[in-house]
Amino acid sequence: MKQNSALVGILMGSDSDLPVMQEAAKVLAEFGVGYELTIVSAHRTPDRLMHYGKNALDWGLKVIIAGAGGAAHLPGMVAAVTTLPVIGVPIQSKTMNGLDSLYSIVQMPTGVPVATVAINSARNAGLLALEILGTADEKIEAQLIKYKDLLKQSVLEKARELEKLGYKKYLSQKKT
Ligand code: RP5
Repeated sequence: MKQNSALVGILMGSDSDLPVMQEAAKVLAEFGVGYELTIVSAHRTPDRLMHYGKNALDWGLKVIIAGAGGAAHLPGMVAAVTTLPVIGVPIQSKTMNGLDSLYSIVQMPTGVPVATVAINSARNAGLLALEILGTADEKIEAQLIKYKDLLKQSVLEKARELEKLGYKKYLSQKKT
């Protein structure tokens, strides 16, 4: 499964998770970091899950991002068989709005952590993966510093505009 330059493995339980999980891939691509992306279902392909989890370290992956919805066992079961950091993305479900996914992923037993982001927050999962990689990679670290500065500038710009225009004009300009 491993593609040569991939540092991050992005997994999802189903192709129905892809519209959300693509955001993790996008942010990694923005930073020029190699990733691989595939479907591994904890319940429908348990052997594939074990194979992936047990070999990910040897393949050279550094972080795994796993998104799943409903009875979302994928991130936790991958974490059970690897020492790599696993970031879980709870996918918003139709019946319970993603609370089922969130609780399934976040409530891990002591000794088997999964760093869980907010429901559908695959971009944050990608950014957290970058921050983990950035601790050992100055280039990524420098990119992250620049990224955070851009975030800050965009908020300051909005604050200046809001203070200048007042809220009514600001909102009406936003609509157009
Ligand atoms: C989970 O079940 C997947 O992660 C997905 O979020 C959910 C529904 O899967 P599909 O029935 O759409 O394939 O395993």
